[in-house]
Amino acid sequence: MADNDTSIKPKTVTKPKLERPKLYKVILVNDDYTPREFVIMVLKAVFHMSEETGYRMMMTAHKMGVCVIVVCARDIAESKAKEATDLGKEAGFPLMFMTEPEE
Ligand code: TYC
Repeated sequence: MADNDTSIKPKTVTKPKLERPKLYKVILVNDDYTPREFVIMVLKAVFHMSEETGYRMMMTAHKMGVCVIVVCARDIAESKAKEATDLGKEAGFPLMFMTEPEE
């Protein structure tokens, strides 16, 4: 082998593709039957909100139809939405929390 018989190998750097997991919104949906105080109680209990924040978010849903409560990982969003919706169901109210992927 000659001295200058060097093999030139391109050094390829493969970047590991780390996909960022999609985030999900928990959305409070307005209805005509659930009492305002009950909605605030659920927001405080499930989402650890203050009375003031709970009131503000309840009123946003009341006036606008919906209100984004939190954005988080899918499994947390789904279990929180179910827990909060179930509290309404157990009390006989049609209170609804949905989840939706963030764009
Ligand atoms: N609209 C309800 C009422 O007037 C209160 C309410 C607010 C219910 C927000 C649901 O997501 C909701 N009693």
